[in-house]
Amino acid sequence: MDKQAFTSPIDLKKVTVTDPFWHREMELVRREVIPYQWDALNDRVPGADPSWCMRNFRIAGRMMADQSRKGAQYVPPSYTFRGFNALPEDITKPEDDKFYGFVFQDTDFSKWIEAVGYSLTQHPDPELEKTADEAIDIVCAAQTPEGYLDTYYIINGMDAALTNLRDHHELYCLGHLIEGAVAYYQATGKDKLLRAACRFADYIADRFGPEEGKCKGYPGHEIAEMALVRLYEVTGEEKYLHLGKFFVDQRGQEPNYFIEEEKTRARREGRAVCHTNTNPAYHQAGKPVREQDEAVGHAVRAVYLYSGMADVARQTGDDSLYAACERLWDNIVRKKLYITGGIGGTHVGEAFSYAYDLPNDTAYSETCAAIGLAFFARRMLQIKPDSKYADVMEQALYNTVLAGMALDGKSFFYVNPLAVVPYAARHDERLRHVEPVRRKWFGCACCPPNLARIVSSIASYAYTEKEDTLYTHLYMGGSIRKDFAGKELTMEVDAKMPWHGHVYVTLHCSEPVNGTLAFRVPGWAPDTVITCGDKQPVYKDGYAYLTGKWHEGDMIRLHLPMAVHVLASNPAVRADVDKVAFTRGPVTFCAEQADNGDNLHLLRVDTRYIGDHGEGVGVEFDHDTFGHETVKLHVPAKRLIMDESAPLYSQWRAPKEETAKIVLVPYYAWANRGEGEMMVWLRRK
Ligand code: FUB
Ligand code: ZN
Repeated sequence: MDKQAFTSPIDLKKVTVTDPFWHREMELVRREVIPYQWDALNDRVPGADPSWCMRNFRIAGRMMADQSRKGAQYVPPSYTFRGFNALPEDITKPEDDKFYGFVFQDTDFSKWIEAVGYSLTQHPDPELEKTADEAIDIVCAAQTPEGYLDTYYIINGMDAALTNLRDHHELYCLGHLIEGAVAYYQATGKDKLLRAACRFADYIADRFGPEEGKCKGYPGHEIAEMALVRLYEVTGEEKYLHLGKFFVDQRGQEPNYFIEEEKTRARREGRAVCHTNTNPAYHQAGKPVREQDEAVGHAVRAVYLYSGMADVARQTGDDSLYAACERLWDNIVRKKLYITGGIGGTHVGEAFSYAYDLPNDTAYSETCAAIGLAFFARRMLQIKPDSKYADVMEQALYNTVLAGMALDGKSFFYVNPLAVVPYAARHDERLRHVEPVRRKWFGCACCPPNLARIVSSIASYAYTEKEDTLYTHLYMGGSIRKDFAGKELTMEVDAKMPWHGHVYVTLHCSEPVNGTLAFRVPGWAPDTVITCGDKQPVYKDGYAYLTGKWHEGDMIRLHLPMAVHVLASNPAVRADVDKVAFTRGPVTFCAEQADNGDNLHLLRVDTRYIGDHGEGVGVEFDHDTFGHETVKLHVPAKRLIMDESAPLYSQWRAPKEETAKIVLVPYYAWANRGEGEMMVWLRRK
């Protein structure tokens, strides 16, 4: 690793995002998702199942208050497992002192407060900040005097705390709490939640670590690793980095912690060991992380782990850990990545499938997993600016991540397949996980709040910086301020991505500033032209570096050719043989029933009329269909004429086809016009 190349995320308070595309998304999160989620956390959404989240915090807070009033030693109830998603018999009549919801229900709050923090950096809102402060009071009141903070065990019985790391997400709750607390602190300067997160982290650091007598376990669902590095970066406390590194180093070591933990639990509960329940590889614990070279198991967990590994590698200068990150990155990108930037080929365990198994209709491609992939990419970029990471980050963000949310911000996808037939999704058990239209919310509400936090912090994916260089990874209209040796430079960006390839950058500074501005040359636009007076760009690893003295009013112009790309998959992908998919810029397109009628499988692209650079495909700029500017593609095609009276099988003859045009729309916008079929990969002639 070249430490000189390392970069950091930018301070969100120094950025504004004004371009029509991302500003619109951020406003949806601010106006729709954050208030809706607050109601959801408080069980105030008519017709929706309760979340129980804030209710659990209130119950735990009352227990803590009782205890301190009585001045007594807290005597928690004795723990008995009440099911992974405990619900009252009658959902309208919860029992007063019971915990309900998933074992990780607390994280709904943590993700909400994180999104609130990011949103406040862009749009100060005293009312929202007041609500957030009140929520923080409720959450902090639930913390035990020792610093533990997970309402599932506080309410159900602390005697079993930290005894089921494999399934029970306490360390995942810690990780999300840290992420939320740091974001809120950085936005507001208020540290009450940050102090609570530190106390919980201290509690864990006192009990886990390489020292004799400490627990050798690690999270069953990763995120604490990257969160602890972030906590270290904010507080400067090395113990948090050590704990994050310990979790990374310890994973997959022998004897396997999860197997041993299951044996201990079985002994204590007086039952037989359940071997089938423990598959360490599912938790990325089949081998020590430095020996791993294939992305396996639960997809969200995997990319959260890899993000933490990259952070630990950067902070500790660990080359072997970084080499593992690179291998895992390559494995995903070469063998396990959907063209929509999604990951997770199978719903069985919400997991990665084997190499090249990328089915379209049964895909899982969880929204959270694409978000996690963007986390991983941003961290790899922080270690080494190489546009190959930014290309995938952008692909995930513009496609699967955004598809996760409806264009009105009011409903969400958890699963993001690449081919949907609504009738099949409703009737075929193998497609039980597929929803043809977005849902308002989910009992397991991991994806919508995850979307809220990534969209509201999108600028931190657009830029990273080091002392003498500002990197632009994504082109986003707005402005960013950067300090170069005590002098401030403001970069004003006029961009209309993802539809238009002209980017105009104007610089402002009160005195001349020396520094480097690096601009990404996307993989989809290798012929990008950059002009900047007499400064000549130097190209390295997919970035154009412009170095020198900058003056008020200097301009940089970029032209990114927005050709239509007609892509084929590696023939090893069985699902996509003899098919093509269309991209333009970072956007992947799909056919929808609303434009093309049903039975999309009868259509095939007539590639005879399409040139190598997408010639023959019509590009229509459209403002009406989706309520904001988008592009539609018009593709020459044929449609198979179906004779429904024909027998199931008959003598093969040249098929009867009629000439057709396929209209393609951006994948992220699908399912916003009612229910209908959708298809990304289309048959080709
Ligand atoms: O387990 C917590 C979250 O719930 C995971 O990240 C998602 O895949 C969902 O299972
Ligand atoms: Zn999710």
